[in-house]
Amino acid sequence: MLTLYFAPGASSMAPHIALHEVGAVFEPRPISFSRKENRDPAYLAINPEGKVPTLLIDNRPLTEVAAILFYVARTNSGAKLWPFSSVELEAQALSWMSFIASTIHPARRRGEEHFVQAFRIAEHRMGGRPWALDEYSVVDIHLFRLYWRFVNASHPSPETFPALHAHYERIMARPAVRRTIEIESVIGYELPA
Ligand SMILES: N[C@@H](CCC(=O)N[C@@H](CS)C(=O)NCC(=O)O)C(=O)O
Repeated sequence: MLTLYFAPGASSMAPHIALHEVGAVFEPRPISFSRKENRDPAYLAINPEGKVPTLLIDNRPLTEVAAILFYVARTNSGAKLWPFSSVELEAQALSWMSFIASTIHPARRRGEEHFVQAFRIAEHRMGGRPWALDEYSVVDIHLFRLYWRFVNASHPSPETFPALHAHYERIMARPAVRRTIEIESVIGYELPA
């Protein structure tokens, strides 16, 4: 039994998309930041950092976007969201997800200039390819969610980051992504500036 704790539009959007991509049966548990539900003692008991996402796997909490994406992709191998073909490709997936979590994500809070600089590196890493790895994977979902945040906050022109923009549009067209956005937007975004 899977339960996803998420806040609309937050980092948890990436695992939310991945769960829809693989067609997983899960219980969605929206958390309201404005009502400080992420600071509720019951939530802190499963995620002491008070952040989203948390995935409960039979009541055992798994935190961190990258780890949850890995779990969802690895446990649903038929969905082909993880590169099983070589250890080197798996390492590339880890490299991308470490970069996204440790460089792109914190850059947003440091200000627009830092966020833009992080995407400049991501654009370079894409090297004009359609996907971060050889094929669509959870890495693309992770990257997409942060670029989606950037697009909604800063409205960059498509020419600013052509590879990232084309990647964003390709992912926006996916049914699992549209479904996730529809569900989350109906609940309502409460994102910090
Ligand atoms: N390193 C964490 C970061 C998660 C994170 O920063 N979540 C934010 C939303 S994007 C959050 O829950 N913030 C609430 C808070 O800090 O009070 C991950 O990758 O899962």
